Amino acid sequence: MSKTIILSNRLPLQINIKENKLQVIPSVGGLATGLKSFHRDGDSIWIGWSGLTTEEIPEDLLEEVHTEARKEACVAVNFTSKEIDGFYYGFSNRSIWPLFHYFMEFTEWEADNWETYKNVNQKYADKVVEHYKEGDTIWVHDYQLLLVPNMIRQKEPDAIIGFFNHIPFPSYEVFRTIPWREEILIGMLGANLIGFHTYDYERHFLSSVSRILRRQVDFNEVVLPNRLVKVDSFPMGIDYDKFEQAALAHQERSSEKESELQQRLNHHRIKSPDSKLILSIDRLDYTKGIAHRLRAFEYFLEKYPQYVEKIRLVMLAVPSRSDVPQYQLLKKEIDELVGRINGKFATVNWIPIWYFYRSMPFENLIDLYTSCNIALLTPIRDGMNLVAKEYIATRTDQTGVLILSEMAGSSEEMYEALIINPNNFEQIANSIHQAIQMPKEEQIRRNTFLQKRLKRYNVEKWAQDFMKALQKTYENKPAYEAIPVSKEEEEKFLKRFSKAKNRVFFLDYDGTLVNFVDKPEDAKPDKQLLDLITTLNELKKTKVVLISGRDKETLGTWWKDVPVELIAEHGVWIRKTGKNWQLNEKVSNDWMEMVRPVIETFCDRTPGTFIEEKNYSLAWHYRKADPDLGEKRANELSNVLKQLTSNHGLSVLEGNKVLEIKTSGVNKGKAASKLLMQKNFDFIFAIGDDWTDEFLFKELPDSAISIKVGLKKTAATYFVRETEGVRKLLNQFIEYD
Ligand code: GDG
Repeated sequence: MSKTIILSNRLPLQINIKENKLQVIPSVGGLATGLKSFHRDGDSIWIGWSGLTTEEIPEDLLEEVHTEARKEACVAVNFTSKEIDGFYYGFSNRSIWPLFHYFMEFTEWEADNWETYKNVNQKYADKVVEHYKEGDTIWVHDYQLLLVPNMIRQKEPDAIIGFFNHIPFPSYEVFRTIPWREEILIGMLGANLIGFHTYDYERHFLSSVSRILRRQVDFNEVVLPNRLVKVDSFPMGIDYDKFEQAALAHQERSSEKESELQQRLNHHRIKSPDSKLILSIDRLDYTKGIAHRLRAFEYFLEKYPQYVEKIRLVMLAVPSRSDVPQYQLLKKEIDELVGRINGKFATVNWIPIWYFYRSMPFENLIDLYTSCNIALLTPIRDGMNLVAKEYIATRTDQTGVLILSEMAGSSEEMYEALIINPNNFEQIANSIHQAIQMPKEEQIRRNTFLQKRLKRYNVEKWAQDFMKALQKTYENKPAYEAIPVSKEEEEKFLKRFSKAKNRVFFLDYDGTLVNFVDKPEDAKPDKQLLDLITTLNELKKTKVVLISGRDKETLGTWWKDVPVELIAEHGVWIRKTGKNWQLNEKVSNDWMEMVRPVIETFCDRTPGTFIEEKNYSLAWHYRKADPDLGEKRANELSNVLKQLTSNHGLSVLEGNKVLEIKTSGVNKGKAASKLLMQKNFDFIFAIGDDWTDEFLFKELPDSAISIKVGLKKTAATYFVRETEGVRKLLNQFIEYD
């Protein structure tokens, strides 16, 4: 039976060793908490690091580590402390994490760390491949494993792979600073579906793909030569019922069963019934804006001194990544700030901040959520922030006010909260004031909307939506009705071919027989291709026509010694077998003098664009321009040219990153028709990859075999994914003959 393989850096459990005994505790953190229920309820295995380095596991306990993991349907991968240093504390948390959260000043680029990151990603990928069976679905998580999707794809080309990024994806201007940016994007694009929490992260990613890799992006799909990669946003939810139920259970328990923390919280309430508790919970991380929060709280106490002794900030900061220097400095800064503020405002009866620097059991988390009147979450950047959602889910009487930073992904769906900019202390202080004053009815009104949404779009729904979208993308069919050339279709072609008396092959050149290259002059046919076409052309009863938009000089030189028929410049010129070039169409080029200067002004204003001058047409190429600017200017130029050329029998054709101006009515379709009229061909085969080939596909009789290369929309009956497929197919005809 097929299963889901979840892959994340850490397993949802943490294995510790104390006095030579194993201790297994659940992992804390957004991803582990969120996905646990999906894993628990589904048919899946979860692969990840146990939290222990190879050096930390005594040999006699190694097997036990795996056994413990297996009990939870987990597969533990072990790494040396050197690997963890370079991969986790190094590249993941000193390079990717700060950069993706816009902390460029904390970002370090160490080539050694990058090497380790690649090696460890490869180990993870290998582990997945080891457990993978055909039909399984693979779901890779987060920024530590950006290279894994493509590493799996290299070994399992047909695997269904999803990737979800739990942290923000930065703008192209920030992302482009990474020395290994191409590798990272290529790594991610190994997936069939890439998910982000918000639309903003999605559009930043797509913009990086189109600008850095120069890949075509159609709405939210990246067009690769042989695959489409879908990119979408899926805002992660929480296990709503779990939090709601836990909160309800809290209300029903007897006072003896209350935790010590709960008793302290109760005591506070009883002692000063009109006072308020403000809660914050996060990992101790510079992205979470903990120092901002403290300073804003200090400012609040200065601005609204009437709340001295009437308000308290309960702050839980969970130790995190304490091996990274920035985290150590942050810890020091927070300790000092808390000390200073408490020192400044404390009275004999009261201190303003209760600060816990530790991880708490789930029970205590619920104590805090249910006892605090306000949650104050002020991240400077946060992929989503699940604490905000958990706080709302536990407010079973629907009271409570959430103050949430607009820099958290969750603020986009939680707009009934009081949304603040974490850098605006005035606004934060005023929001705390507003929260204290907020009438109960208003709290209930706001939370009713929030709860309804969170309950509906919970973590289960999130995972289901992602999985459904993943299965759908895997079908990977183009949005039109062309048929993939399967083994069976190939058989049919070959049978028709062998029975035919007169065969003709119309073959486009660039993107069909050869792949695109940076410089068009480098796309010379290789020896294998020259041999292939020569042999095909030598078959009895077979005519091969290379039909291209290229100029006759280039085509003529490249195919000088191969006696195939050549059609150049979309049909303007023809070189019949054994003859010289001759004009195939009556065309003039007088109009070029009028049009060229106009295109030149667009070249000047649009860096990266250039004019290609052919004998009877002019082409403006913008493949190397900024993708957005290129499209904008292409629209503009197309309009200008259409007006300018309308009375001159010219057409402006909009191709793939190119505008071409030429005499109307000259195209590959017309050129092919002329040829077909000269003889009765009973086997017509045409193959091409771009818009100029569409004229050909449309013009051919229904009985022809027309094939598009790539996944773009087409009038052809069939499609193959890539040029390698074309050569294989042509070879089969030779072998079959
Ligand atoms: C990353 C992204 C994104 C916290 N302290 C304790 C504890 N927690 C639990 C909370 C919550 C989770 O940890 C924290 O999740 P967040 O989403 O707030 O933050 P990150 O850990 O930074 O997570 C984040 C997330 O991934 C998911 O995609 O939202 O933006 O940075 O569930 O309840 N749990 C227990 N004790 C604690 O002391 N038991």
